[in-house]
Amino acid sequence: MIVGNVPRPLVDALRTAGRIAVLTGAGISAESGVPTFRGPEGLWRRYRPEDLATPLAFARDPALVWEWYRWRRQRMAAVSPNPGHFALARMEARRPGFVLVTQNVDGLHAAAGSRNLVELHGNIWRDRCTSRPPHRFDRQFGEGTEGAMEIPRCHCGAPLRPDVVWFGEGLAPGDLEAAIEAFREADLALVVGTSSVVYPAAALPGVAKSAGALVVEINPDETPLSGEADVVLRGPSGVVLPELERLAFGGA
Ligand code: BV8
Repeated sequence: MIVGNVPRPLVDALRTAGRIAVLTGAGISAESGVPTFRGPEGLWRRYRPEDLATPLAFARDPALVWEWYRWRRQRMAAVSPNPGHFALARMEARRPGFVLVTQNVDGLHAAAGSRNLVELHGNIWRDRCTSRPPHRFDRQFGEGTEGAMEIPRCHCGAPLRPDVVWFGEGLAPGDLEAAIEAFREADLALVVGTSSVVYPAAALPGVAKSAGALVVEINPDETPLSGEADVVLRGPSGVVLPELERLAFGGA
């Protein structure tokens, strides 16, 4: 549960903020059963990011990288959005000027109904051609050659890759600019379920704070943001976000 009460400035901001910007990380999907990256059961515990989520890793051993993504897709195909995802989608529907920026690639925010959404690190359900310029595929897991070929190929013959942003890769044009603008314009910034260690996403709360927004961290654990946030709500997002929605709108 939330440790302590929700401070008055946050209750007021929830009710009056004209523009709300939200940044989410793997923690918001934890209650759906999607393993986080750096937690005790984290994905990176068993694998090193350098081995799997970099262009070099893909060039060196595309079959290993595809094996990891196929495993993640199988795990993600079995999960659904949780109350935290749905609470954010309902807040967006009731508050113009609501922007959701996610680092997650699992597609659960869109599945919960979020529309004003920036998927900063891409989407694991899309494949991308490695030719220049790349052809983009929107292929749901299980369609086409999933499982049939070690390294699926584009109709042009080039290998396909998951359409996600790897370490050392720039974000898709326009995504970071849209995210920065949302946080620069925000009156209230909610930072949910992220360890706040991956850049440039981790710089977004600072953009909001510099512009005078109220910055709120929602996370059961301490992060590098905790000391900077105006309000820290120590609890699981699947519990905290519905509570904030109730305070903002008088319930679901
Ligand atoms: C770039 C997609 C330049 C793939 C991912 C040194 C200093 C600063 C930066 C760097 C540096 N060295 C290198 C860099 C840059 C690097 C970076 O930041 N590295 C870090 C590790 C130091 N960044 C990049 O490379 C980025 N690109 O900089 O490009 C450039 C520019 C132009 C041209 C060329 C190059 C690209 C970064 C994107 C990498 N891709 N994923 C895939 O998913 O397969 S990152 C990966 O980490 C995921 O996207 C994940 O979302 C993201 C962040 O992790 P979190 O989401 O925060 O997850 P984590 O497990 O860490 O934390 C979960 C949190 O939830 C925890 O706090 C936990 O307590 C909490 N939690 C648990 N349960 C709950 C909960 N919270 C709420 N409720 C619960 N129930």
